[in-house]
Amino acid sequence: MKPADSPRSEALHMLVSNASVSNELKIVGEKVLALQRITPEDGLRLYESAPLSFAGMLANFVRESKNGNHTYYNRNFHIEPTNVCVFACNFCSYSRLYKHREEGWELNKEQMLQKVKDFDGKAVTEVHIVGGVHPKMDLFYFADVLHSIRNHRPDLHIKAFTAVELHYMFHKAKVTTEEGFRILIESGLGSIPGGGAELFDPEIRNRISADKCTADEWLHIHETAHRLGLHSNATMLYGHIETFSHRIDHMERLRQLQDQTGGFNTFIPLKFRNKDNAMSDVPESSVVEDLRNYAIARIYLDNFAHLKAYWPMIGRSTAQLSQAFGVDDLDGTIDDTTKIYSMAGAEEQNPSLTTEQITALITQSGRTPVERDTLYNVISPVADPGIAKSTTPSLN
Ligand code: V47
Ligand code: SF4
Repeated sequence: MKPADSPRSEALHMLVSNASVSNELKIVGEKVLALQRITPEDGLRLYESAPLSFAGMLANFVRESKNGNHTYYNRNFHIEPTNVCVFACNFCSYSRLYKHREEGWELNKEQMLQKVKDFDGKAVTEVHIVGGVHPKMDLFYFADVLHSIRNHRPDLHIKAFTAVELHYMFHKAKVTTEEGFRILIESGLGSIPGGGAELFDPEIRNRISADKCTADEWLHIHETAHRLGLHSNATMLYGHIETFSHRIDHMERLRQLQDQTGGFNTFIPLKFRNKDNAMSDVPESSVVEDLRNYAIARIYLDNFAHLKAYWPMIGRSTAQLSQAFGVDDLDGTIDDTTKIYSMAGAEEQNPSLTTEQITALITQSGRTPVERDTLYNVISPVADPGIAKSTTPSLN
């Protein structure tokens, strides 16, 4: 990153010192402009009292220091093997218990492979596989599925299974985390997505998703993945019954793990959507709160290269706005292959964008679209050659 001493930075210092905010907030602002790490207390101060414009200005400074004017996207699709799940998270609109499995879906290996074959001849680079935690789909079943996908299309990056799914399948197969990962890596696993983190605080976690893996178990899965050379993402389910302190605690744990391993690619705040679930009485957060949350996440997670707005969950308009509040990644084209958010009431009922549409969302926001692969290697040529190289270091 460039030191904060350019004329533009001087102008930003002026904006911070003249802002209509408390002196304490101005001190936090100066730290951010000096590219210094902020403390949990600073983060909380931002949540409690920073106006959207102030948090946004600082987040945009961090975003442009890290990623310039680029906004990344990829060409991807999802496979959701099943929505049958042994767990019963209160915020989940998508899952069905095993005893009600006739209300859900269960794909077999051939059906999953067919979903990959449907993209034969199309320039997709990633398949994202995530679903319910099915009691009968075990580690060896999924290793076989990955193997078939890899054999059919070796160039496709397989990003698969949340830490919750992995924790359950490794435990059930009576293998250690490391042994389990080695089996999946051998079969074609390329990286792991960020789901299942929800909210790490034990009391909140207990109230929204009591029976699945703990925060420490989630972090252990990701730490092991990073040690074995796999990159991963991290999420935070926000805007329900948690407080701002809980969000800071969540991000602090992620920041500490990232200091140790450097294995996280991107942070993805996930806005709680309240349709048809056991928390439907909890109101959803406002767009202002969503944007403030992106901004504060961008400022707090100084060791994360990327911040993603997952457009099927947040909607296209907010995804466009978010690029002025720290976001530099919009995920991908999706091609109507995920149901998690449409079932929870998101605006995007059949999420699908062509490459032209996703790049238009980015250019309309004044940003430069950059097609990436899962590991942020740049695929499409861009005007600025400085960014046209891998931005993700190798972990092994
Ligand atoms: O773990 C479920 C969340 C996650 C709701 O890594 C809900 O690139 C809000 O993690 N309201 C799965 N959120 C999706 C996920 C993800 C998505 C896109 C990209 C990546 C990535 C990861 O969805 C679950 C849970 O936290 N979720 N229900 C709901 N009602
Ligand atoms: Fe199952 Fe995931 Fe839904 Fe929880 S969020 S019930 S683990 S599918």
